[in-house]
Amino acid sequence: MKFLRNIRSSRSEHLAQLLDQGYCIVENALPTRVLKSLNADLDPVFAATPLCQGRFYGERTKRFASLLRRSPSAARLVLSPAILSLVDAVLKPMCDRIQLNVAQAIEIHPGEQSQFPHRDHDMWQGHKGEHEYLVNVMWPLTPFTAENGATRIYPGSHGIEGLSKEDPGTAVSAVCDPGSAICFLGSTLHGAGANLTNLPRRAIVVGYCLGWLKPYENQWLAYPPDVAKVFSPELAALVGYAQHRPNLGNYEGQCPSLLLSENVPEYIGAIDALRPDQEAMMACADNTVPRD
Ligand SMILES: O=C(O)CCC(=O)C(=O)O
Ligand SMILES: [Fe+2]
Repeated sequence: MKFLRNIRSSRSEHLAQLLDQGYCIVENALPTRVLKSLNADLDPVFAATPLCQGRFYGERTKRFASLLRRSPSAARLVLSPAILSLVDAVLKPMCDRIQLNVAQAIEIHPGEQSQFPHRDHDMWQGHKGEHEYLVNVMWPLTPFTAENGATRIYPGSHGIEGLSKEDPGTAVSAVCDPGSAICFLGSTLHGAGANLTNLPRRAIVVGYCLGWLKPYENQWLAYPPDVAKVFSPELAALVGYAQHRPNLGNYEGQCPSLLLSENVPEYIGAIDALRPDQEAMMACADNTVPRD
């Protein structure tokens, strides 16, 4: 009971900091052996992946995604209960379910400049400030220091107030070790730091967004049914094998998780999955609006 109380109280402290400052660092979110084994699984992929092109991605940076099929340890990060409960608290008021927006590895090489400070929610058009669109989580695979390019975060730059500030203030470097999770809101100004050392800085970014948005990483292509078949139902739902009411992301009018079952019928038939307010509106119309 005491253990549960401790988890709950550290969750509420982290959530309070996330909402108040726009970011928080959850220490010991996962055992370091999970990060070590993920790092080892990704070694050959980092070695084979060319440097990025473009100012945003960084010319001395390597990135690749589809992490859930590159290492069995990646699911531990994506499904971390401590993180999911923070993300749910931020995003669930605006959606039925959250989804995975991205799971990408980022290696910043010596000599890389600091990244352009940005807000990740700008990937979507639409009004900003009334609610959050996403929560991002950086998981260091090497220690994060101010010298090697730890993510730089502008505290208080988030939400309606932060967005209207002319001066975002001074950035802090998210200094921490593998096992920690750096969480920040989609509206929080941030960017990778410059790497002034002679060793690469490695991390994973796991992002979650509102379930009705178009995700940054095309999850259905990264994890087609044959790949997602072995995922737990929770993981499969996060990568798109779940509908979002009303009927969003359906396959032949049904929940796309159907494609993960053994025998997918050839002819399926659509079934409504509406929000309760829509069901109520139609029930009410049945009684009041004359129909032919
Ligand atoms: O690598 C980092 O520290 C942050 C990267 C980032 O913010 C991004 O690519 O959107
Ligand atoms: Fe970013």
